[in-house]
Amino acid sequence: MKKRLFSGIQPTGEVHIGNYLGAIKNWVSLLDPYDCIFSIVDYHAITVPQDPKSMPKQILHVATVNIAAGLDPQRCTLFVQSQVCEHTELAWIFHTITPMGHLERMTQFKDKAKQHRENVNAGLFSYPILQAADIMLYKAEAVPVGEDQVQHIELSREIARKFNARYGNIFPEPQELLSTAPRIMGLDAKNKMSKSLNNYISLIESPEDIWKKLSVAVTDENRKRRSDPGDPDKCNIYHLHKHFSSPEEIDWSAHGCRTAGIGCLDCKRCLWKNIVKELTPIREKAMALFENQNYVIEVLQKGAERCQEMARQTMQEVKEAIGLQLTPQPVKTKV
Ligand code: AQP
Repeated sequence: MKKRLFSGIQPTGEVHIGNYLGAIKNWVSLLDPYDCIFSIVDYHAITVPQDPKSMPKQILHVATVNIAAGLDPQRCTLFVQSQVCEHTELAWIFHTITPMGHLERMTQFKDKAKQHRENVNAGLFSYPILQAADIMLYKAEAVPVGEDQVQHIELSREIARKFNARYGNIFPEPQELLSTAPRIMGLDAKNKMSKSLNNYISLIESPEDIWKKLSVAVTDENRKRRSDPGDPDKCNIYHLHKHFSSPEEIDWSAHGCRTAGIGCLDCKRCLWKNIVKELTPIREKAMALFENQNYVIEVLQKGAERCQEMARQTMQEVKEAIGLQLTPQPVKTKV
């Protein structure tokens, strides 16, 4: 029996190289050793305002790009969160055992509350509870995520412990699996690369558009002129080289920067060439899938069917444990 793995991605915009290096590439490498379930987490996405008209397209878009990036539907289950109603049902039960103080500590909530001051809603606050339900509905033991999600997985473990202590041992404690690129910074070099911050390179961007973004991306800000030596460790472009370039090119970039032997544009051109090389097959596959969206819809339907069955079984167990299941009583006969 393979261990089960769960992870999710929000349909909130373009899938970017932060998602790819921090999560998707890792997911692809885990397809065979684990029983993998991946979800397009649309209930999470609506914790910030979304346009209802573009949501269906967004959901299909993210599913398509993930399949193109390597989530082979023959080797994993891919589904849309809102198609399995037990996610919110289990989340409610977890709400009743999660202390408010634990949620108040979540840094993602603090960041998002600042970003969306006009809409600090209860869903944004209890987002990690729904995430715990997503994972535990399938009794997943491994959760491959980027660093930004580690605090949420820790909270999932606490929720599992609390539930098991109160109602009996039902849930395994999930463990995060970090990739070798747990935190990719955005092209602004200030914030984590994010769909909502417009500081990203998307997986399906054209080579020309990638260059437009890369050519103005922030480098070591102390290097003002071409003739100034720079510090590669302070340069986000150098850090990106580590994920896309060969060891020789990474050395070339570091040495050239330190000695002012190369300029930032030379360094970016080499990175651009390597990013384009890695992303071109993904882009081409995505373009072909965009022409065949019924295939993607079919994959998501099949995925939802498998997940609905597993979720139903878990909820039955949970309700029995909590005492929410009425069992038929023997009929009393008069003598
Ligand atoms: N910059 C990043 N570096 C490494 N990993 C990242 N992930 C996201 N950004 C980075 C990981 O990608 C997976 C899917 O992320 P998500 O879309 O569900 O949520 P997110 O973390 O909120 O991603 P964004 O791009 O920042 O979306 P918005 O802007 O909508 O909030 C997760 O495993 C995440 O860790």
